[in-house]
Amino acid sequence: MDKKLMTIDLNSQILIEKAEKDGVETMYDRKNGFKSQCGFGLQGTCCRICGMGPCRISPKTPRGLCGADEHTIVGRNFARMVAGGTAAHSDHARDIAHTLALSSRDGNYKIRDEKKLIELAIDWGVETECRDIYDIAHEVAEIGLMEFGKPHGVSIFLKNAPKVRQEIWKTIGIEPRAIDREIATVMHSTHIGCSADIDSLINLSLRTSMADGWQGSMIGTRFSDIMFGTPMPTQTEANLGVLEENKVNIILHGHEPTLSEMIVLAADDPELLALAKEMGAEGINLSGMCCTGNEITMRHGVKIAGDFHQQELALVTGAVEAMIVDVQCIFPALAYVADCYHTKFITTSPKAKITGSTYMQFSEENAYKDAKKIVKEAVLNFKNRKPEKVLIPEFKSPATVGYSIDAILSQLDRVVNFNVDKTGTVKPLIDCLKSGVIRGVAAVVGCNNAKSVTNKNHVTIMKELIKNDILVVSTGCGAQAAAKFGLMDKGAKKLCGKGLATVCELVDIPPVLHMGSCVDISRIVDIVSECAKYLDVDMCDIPAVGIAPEWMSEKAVAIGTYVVASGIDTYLGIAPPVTGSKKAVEILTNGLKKEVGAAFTINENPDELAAIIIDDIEKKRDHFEKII
Ligand code: NFS
Repeated sequence: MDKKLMTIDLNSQILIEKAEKDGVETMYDRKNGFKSQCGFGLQGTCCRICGMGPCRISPKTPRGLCGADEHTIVGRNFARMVAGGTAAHSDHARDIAHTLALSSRDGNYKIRDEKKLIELAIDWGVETECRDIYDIAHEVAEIGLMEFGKPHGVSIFLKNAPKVRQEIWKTIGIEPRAIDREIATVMHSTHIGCSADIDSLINLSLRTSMADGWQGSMIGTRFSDIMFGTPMPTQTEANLGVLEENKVNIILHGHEPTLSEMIVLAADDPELLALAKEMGAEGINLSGMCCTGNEITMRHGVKIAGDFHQQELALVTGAVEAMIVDVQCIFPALAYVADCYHTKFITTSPKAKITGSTYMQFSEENAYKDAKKIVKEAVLNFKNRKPEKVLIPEFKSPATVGYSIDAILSQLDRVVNFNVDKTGTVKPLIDCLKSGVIRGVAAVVGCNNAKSVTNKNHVTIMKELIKNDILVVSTGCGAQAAAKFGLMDKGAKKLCGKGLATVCELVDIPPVLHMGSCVDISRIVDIVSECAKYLDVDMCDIPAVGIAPEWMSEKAVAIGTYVVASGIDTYLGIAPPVTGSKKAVEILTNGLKKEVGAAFTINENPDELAAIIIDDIEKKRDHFEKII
């Protein structure tokens, strides 16, 4: 197979070749093996919702056995994808909220950002005067937990949006109530014999996605910052070249920082460091993948081993003592690949047990002890490494990461005229947008998808945008693509247009800002909302867009949908399985404009998609310049 047609990442190309030589099957082999994918599935016209099916819709058989047409089938499948994604993000947030409820001064989980906790407490009407910070934290955690199942009212975060946006949500009935309720409602409405109306199914999808974006994810990000610290700019490196030949290599993969934060601590434990020496290693080398990788690089500068498509290839290096995972985006194939080397593939969550892995349950109550046990397992495995099987590819790129909103605002303060303006506001960003030095802001986010050449869509689009003076912010595996290809290095300003290059110089930032994990897309929504409020306009008036060039997960579908529902146009580099219904395509790519002021655009050619985005941002600017 031609590796260049598979991925543009040079390390990955080297390791695909090694896997071939080692006789190890990877995703890239399986992709070749599939030849073509099922057309019904691709278009979303296969219904497996009841036991009479599967019913596959075509011109010859235009209705399923119950009479559901292509619009109903596509709409139901789409809504269930949104519900799946919302469930995953929100269950992550739920665990973080339970952990905040456990936090204590002498326990494993402490409060690291008291200011953020107090601000949130005041916003939520929690008494803060003369109270112990942990009592406040526990009450805030309880309120957060109630958001999952409260019987009355709507999301507690909606009031933070611009008033006009809140009105839109109310008018079209997409204010999310309780998170679990929205997910359950979609599962109910898409059961055999319920909703059979595409408008209603998409409306339900929007409301459920709002429970992800304007409820669960906001809890996840805020509570994580409160407990683990709000990220600030820090230096790191990215790509598999961060693995080290003479150290115990541990890769953390998955999502929830509750586990990874403890592993970061345990990897510094003197007892385990001494044990590593005893095993003949020079130390313990931690690195991260996927969103866990993002969480720990944002807060501790832990090196980024790679993205979603590199999880198997990381093990193919033969240099990884343990791949430690919790939930989401973990290939079951890791069990087979780990078997071909000495690697311990350690699963830790009862929500994601995987056959063939070593299961070592992690519980928040016993966090540090559990983490130590897991790291010890990795350290003891160093002696089993087979030097003849080791190949660590050399490429890695420097990156500056850690751009929470707080961090961005404090960087922007560098250009504030202290005699006239307040610090810590979005004004400098707005001034850049108003003057046109920066044409717009684009959030380039999301996964890797085997339907495209790995990383190509991400890198092509990001480079094109920064060349055209569009500031890029990024999360998820998209952020890892940017970091690997040097776009999060401050030196990347040489790739920017003149305006953006000047801003990067003055504000001292790279042109692509790492804003965290996919749950942290709540940060992006927040900053667009803050800009809109500052200007007293709607979120759809800001020249900001969302782009998921290589999305693949249900979580990404939920995200794209709430970003659109927030009034931010969203561009997809991979077609979602909705093309079997003309009505669904029309609503998602056009009809929603009238309802929420934004819609999806789909184009699988990254050059064309970049050109469309740049053009659309300029059109948005015409409107923006008129109203401000
Ligand atoms: Ni996001 Fe994170 Fe990566 Fe995609 Fe998976 S890691 S939550 S879903 S693959 S960006």
